[in-house]
Amino acid sequence: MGSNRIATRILASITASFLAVVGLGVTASPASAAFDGHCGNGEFCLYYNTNLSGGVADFSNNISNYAGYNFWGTGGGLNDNAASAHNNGNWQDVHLHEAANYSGANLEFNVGVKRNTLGAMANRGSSHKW
Ligand SMILES: [Ca+2]
Ligand SMILES: [Ca+2]
Repeated sequence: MGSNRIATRILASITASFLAVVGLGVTASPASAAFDGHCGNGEFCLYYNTNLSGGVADFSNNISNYAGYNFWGTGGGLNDNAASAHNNGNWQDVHLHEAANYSGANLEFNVGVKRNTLGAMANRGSSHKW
């Protein structure tokens, strides 16, 4: 009885660990694919320098406030620092906003559009929304 109980408990523990690993694999891969320094299909990508160069911040979702985000792999803050951008999405326009929460002036990026400079929005973007 005692050893059976231990065996059951070990089996339950192994099953739980396996499910945890499977669960992590399912949820982690889309997230890591989005913000990985590579401007993949379906992403809106902001660059530290003009001409889509320098550090990149690549997102597949709306971001309501750039504060707290860095260009991928760097310590450089994204907020008010993007100088060029690319809507590599495939279904809808993206609007880059001057202020957080999709407010203030905005610059529209049609599907597939690359802007090597951002004009009045240079170093001012603080949020974006599809
Ligand atoms: Ca990416
Ligand atoms: Ca701003």
